[in-house]
Amino acid sequence: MSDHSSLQTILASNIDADLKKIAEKVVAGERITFDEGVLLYEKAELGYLGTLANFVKEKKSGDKVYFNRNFHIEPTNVCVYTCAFCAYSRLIKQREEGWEMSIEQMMDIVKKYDGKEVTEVHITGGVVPKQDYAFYQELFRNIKAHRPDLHVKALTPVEYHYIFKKAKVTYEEGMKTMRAAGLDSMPGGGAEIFHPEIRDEIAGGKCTADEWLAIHEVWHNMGMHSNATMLYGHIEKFWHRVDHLERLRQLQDKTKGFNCFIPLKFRNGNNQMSHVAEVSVIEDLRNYAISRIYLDNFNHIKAYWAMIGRSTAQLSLNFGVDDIDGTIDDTTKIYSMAGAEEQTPKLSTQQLVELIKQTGHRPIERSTLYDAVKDYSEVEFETV
Ligand code: V47
Ligand code: SF4
Repeated sequence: MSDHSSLQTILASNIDADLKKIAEKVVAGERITFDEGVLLYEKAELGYLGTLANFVKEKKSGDKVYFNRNFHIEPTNVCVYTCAFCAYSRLIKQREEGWEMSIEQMMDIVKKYDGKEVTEVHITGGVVPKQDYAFYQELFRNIKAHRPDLHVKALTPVEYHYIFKKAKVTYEEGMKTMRAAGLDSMPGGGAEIFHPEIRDEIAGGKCTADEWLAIHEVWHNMGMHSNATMLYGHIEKFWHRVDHLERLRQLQDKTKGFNCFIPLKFRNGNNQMSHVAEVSVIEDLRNYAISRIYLDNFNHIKAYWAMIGRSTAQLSLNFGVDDIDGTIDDTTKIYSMAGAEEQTPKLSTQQLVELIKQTGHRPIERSTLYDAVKDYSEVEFETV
């Protein structure tokens, strides 16, 4: 709940003049600048950030916290790229540990959810030549033919850039074709850190920041929506994070097509960057809060519980976050392979609702596009 007395305390206190000015701007609904974003990362302490981020969050979504009922499909964990942070990338050299699913295998996963109240399938994984333009069109068509109401949130610009280049089609033509085949929205992956100083180091070879942004822009210009992420807490400096947020804020000003922003904490298990220490929970919370404050044109900030863990996801709800993703049903391996504490990510609707209620917020089941599906604030589950 909003603690307006903390806000008044900040405004009346003797804190650093620059931080006070930022607080005044945020309270007045004004946008903060690049330099002010960097200053927040460098100087602002947790209590101050939580108070301001909570203020912004409550103006946007009150005491609501969203979740959805979803499952993932990871078509392959083999990849032509070798991003240094990725626990998948080494597998191209060790194919016996890898999988490449056929369309039938993926349809078998979809069919497992027949009769179950899921609303979204999230599809993303590695990049392999066989899973190409025709392959994904056929997959999307088959999913829609089997279950037209299931929202297909699939593939990132990393995959689309590769697939379209190979098929020799433009981004416009490619995205139109994917839409016609059944694509409903794009997840936020592949963004990593946009600035080339860092991107070239950790994710060299895959689509550039401009290409990532261009594919989202094309998609948004078709009236469609997508998410955005940032992989933080490794070798980047604070200003690289602000540069990343700034590029997203600029595109969102143009298109208004992003649904939500999802900060993704770097996990150091089983990858080429295992020597890089992970940042603290305090830094995770500061990062959620600064993202909420900086991205004034994004409606939602998501804490992906499968990656950050349930307790930090709960804490994040007082630092600007208003979404904790979905039920997942143990269908993703990206984070468990990189050492996240949630080794079998799966939460029932009841568990998600209770996690949210424990923090004093109102749990709302949403569709992918944030239409309310059900308000769970008054729902009492039967104890088993
Ligand atoms: O692009 C990979 C990240 C992303 C690691 O849109 C890692 O609703 C941390 O984008 N440590 C894919 N992060 C996941 C993703 C996502 C997740 C949940 C919801 C949505 C959404 C999108 O995972 C990759 C990369 O940035 N990632 N390895 C790692 N070791
Ligand atoms: Fe491939 Fe994605 Fe892993 Fe990079 S992060 S190696 S593109 S699966």
